[in-house]
Amino acid sequence: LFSHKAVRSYHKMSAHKSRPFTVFVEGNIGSGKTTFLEHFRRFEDITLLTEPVEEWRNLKGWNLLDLMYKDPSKWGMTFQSYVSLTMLEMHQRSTPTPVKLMERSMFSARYCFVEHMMRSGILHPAEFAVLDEWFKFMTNQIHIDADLIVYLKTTPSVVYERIKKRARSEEQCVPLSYIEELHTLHEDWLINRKHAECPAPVLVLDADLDLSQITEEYKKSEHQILRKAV
Ligand code: DCP
Repeated sequence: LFSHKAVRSYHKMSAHKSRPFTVFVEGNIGSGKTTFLEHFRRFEDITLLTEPVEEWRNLKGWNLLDLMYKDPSKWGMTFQSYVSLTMLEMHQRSTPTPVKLMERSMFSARYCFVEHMMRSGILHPAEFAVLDEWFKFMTNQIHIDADLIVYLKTTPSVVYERIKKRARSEEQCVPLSYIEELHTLHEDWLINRKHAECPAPVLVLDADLDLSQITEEYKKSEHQILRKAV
C-alpha cells in the first residue's frame, strides 16, 4: 500500500511531467498584453488564455470592474476576490498544447493591484488580511505552474495616453498618478524583486513602441516561448 504522502508525491511527479511550459504576460494597464497574446495566435501548439477582464465586466450581468471604479472602497474587496477566482481558474485550466500563454496571473493581482488598494486605504486592513490569506493558501497549497514572465515594460505617460485613446468606459476617471503607482509596483515585483515571490525568470520587453514597431519587439520573445513547443 502507498502512504498518502507517497501518492501525493507521485501525483506531483506525473503532473510535473505532462505540464505545459507556462508563460505569464504582465505589465501596466494598456501595455499591450492582449496584442502580445494575439501575436502568438499564428503559432500552433500554444493555448492563449486572454481577456479575463471580460469576465470581470459581466458576472451574471454585473459589471464588477465598473462597480469597483465607481466606488472602490465598497467594491474593491468583491472585485479582487473575483479576480483571484478567475486567475486561479486560468492557472488550473488544463491545456492540450505544450505551451500555455496567460494574460496576467494571481501574482500581479496580489503584488500590484491588491497591494495598491491596501497601501492607499481603499481596502480595510481586515479585507486585505482576508485576500492575503487566500493568496497564501492558494500559492502554498496548490501548485501554480510558472516558467517565464514576459514583462511589457512601459512609461506611465505613454500608457496613460493609450488608455485615454481606447476609452474603455470604466477607465475614464483613472488618473496618471494611479498608473504611476501601478508602474512602480510592477517594477518592485519584477525588476527590484521586493517580494519573496517572483515565480519565474523575467523577460523584459520595451512596450512603449507603437503598433508599427512592436511586432519586432514581440519577436524577441518567440524563441524563448516557442522553443519549448518543438
Ligand atoms: N484591474 C484591477 N485589478 C486587477 C487586475 C486588473 O483593478 N487585479 C483592472 C485594471 C484595468 C482592468 O482591470 O482597468 C484591466 O486591466 P489589465 O491590465 O489586466 O488589462 P488591459 O486590457 O488593460 O491590458 P492591455 O491593455 O495590456 O491588453
